[in-house]
Amino acid sequence: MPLDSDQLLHAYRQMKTIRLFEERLHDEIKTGEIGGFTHLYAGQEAVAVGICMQLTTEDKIVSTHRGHGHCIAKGCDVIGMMKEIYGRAGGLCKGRAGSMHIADLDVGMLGANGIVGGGAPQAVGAALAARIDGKGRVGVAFSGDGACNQGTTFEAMNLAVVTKAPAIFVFENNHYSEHTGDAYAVGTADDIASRAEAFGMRAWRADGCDFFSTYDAFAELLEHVRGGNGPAAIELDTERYFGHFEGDPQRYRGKGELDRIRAERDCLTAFREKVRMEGSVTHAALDQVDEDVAALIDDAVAQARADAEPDPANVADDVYADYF
Ligand SMILES: Cc1ncc(C[n+]2csc(CCOP(=O)(O)OP(=O)(O)O)c2C)c(N)n1
Ligand SMILES: [Mg+2]
Repeated sequence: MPLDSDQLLHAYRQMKTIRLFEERLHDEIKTGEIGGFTHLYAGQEAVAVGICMQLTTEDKIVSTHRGHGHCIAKGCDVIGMMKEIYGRAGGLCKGRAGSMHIADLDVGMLGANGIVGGGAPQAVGAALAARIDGKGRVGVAFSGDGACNQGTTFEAMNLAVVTKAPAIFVFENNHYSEHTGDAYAVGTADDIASRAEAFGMRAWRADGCDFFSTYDAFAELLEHVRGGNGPAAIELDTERYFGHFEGDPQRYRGKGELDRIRAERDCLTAFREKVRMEGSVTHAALDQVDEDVAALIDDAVAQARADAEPDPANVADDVYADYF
């Protein structure tokens, strides 16, 4: 079913929020105010948004080290995220998680994850819980082309197939694992989805730089999984704009590669072009979104800077869960 103008504006707002959030972090990190490692998601927005806008808060996702986009798309509070990345007491995880471990159980975001290949087994756990409660929920693992080589990912895919768990394996192929190209490191470089098929599940393939291609393919996949047919996978061909981590000069890229990607594969540009051609949303409405999002990001940074540092006296809080 075609998306209405409210849904299109929502999708654009989410993608733009991720883009400006990441571009702003790229600048702010240089000031030295933000501790820890940061991996930016810019370029891949259509994947997170095309997928997460079709999930409910009851569906669970597990992210990666490159998790800001997944968090925003799943509904995490942007100001709380910025405070978290600044390590402040008012952060979404009270300043304990930083960029790489943001979680928000209230919106079904089980966590970003520093362990490559760590997400897929967790998503299968969430999917098994969903199968038991029978409400049609799903567990989604976001993984990169690097993570598709991990044994944990293979084991998780096999377990999901044999238990018929409603697990969804999302492979974001941005063609690099740290500084190593997929053509060198992934045996099925242009076809990660075939690995999922080999484990016995259906797999979809889509252009991850095109919101509509991603959205439509995932809609079909989701219907299949919610219909009780066990797990499924989707591979998205996408692009990473910034370095593997902030500070990576990307010297391993080919000459002109980044300029070409930004010029030819930008998901926001493609989105604007498509809705302009179809006349489904006015450019004035999109411009208004740009303005609103820019103000939101300014506010988020100002609030993060002004927020208090966590109190060291509370360092042991929340370490153990109370089950009884
Ligand atoms: C188990 C494990 N091995 C190695 C690393 C170091 N490492 C961090 S990110 C990364 C690359 C991951 O590549 P990919 O899965 O393609 O995700 P992307 O960075 O492209 O989003 C590696 C090797 C790690 N964090 N965990
Ligand atoms: Mg990658």
